[in-house]
Amino acid sequence: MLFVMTEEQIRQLQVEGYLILTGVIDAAWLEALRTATARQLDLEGENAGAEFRKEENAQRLANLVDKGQVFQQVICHSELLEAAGAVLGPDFKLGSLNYRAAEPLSNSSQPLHCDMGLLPDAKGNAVFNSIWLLDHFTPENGATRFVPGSHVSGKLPQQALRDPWAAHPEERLALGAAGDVILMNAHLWHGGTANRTAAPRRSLHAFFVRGDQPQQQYQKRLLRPETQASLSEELRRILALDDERNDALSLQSSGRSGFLR
Ligand SMILES: O=C(O)CCC(=O)C(=O)O
Repeated sequence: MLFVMTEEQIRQLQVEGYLILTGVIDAAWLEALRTATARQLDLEGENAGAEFRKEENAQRLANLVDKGQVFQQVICHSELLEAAGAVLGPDFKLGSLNYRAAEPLSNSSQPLHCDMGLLPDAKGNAVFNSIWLLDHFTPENGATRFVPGSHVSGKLPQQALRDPWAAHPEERLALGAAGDVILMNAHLWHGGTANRTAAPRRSLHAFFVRGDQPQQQYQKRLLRPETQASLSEELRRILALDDERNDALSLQSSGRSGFLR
């Protein structure tokens, strides 16, 4: 069924910069995603996340479109695509599909950041992110923090704040249940928080960029030929596999994160 965002949902994305959709991932899909990510972590071992970057106190996997249909289903989800279009306009593509788990008892947060270190420009918003909850996000286990409305501040946190790592007086936690999806204008100041529990806080990040931006992970180079050959027309379009402008943009300059350490 076609999802049509309500006026209130569009208002919240525009004004506050985020929206939480509940119950997007059903029980069977959730189990399949948890199983597939655990298997992939096992397979990749020390190399997990290497196509993008590694992060202290977090487990990461990158390039997930190449790692199973169960992941490909995420990036063609109709509600997600509608929200990406509402933020970025009709010309957008996948930037990357990653897994991130805040490690148990990690005691370290991310700094507030905007994805790819970008501000909106004359054409509007350039980045959109979605966080797919594979576990409940609670105040204790490393839920994402964000500063409502900061996507229109015209400044990056590292320009505006003395210490982007510190708690911000207006920050809130994105709390939700496993199966929910957080949609976010990725110019919104946000970051992961410390996980003070004994279990990992698992999530997927499906990240989109406007068509004139490089992909964070250049899909044409990262996806194996057999994966590319298996994809539907719709997936090829979302991944910009046949888009020469994207080849020129992404070949040299992909791989930017919001905060580099
Ligand atoms: O997983 C999270 O809570 C947010 C992660 C994030 O913002 C990032 O890795 O850039």
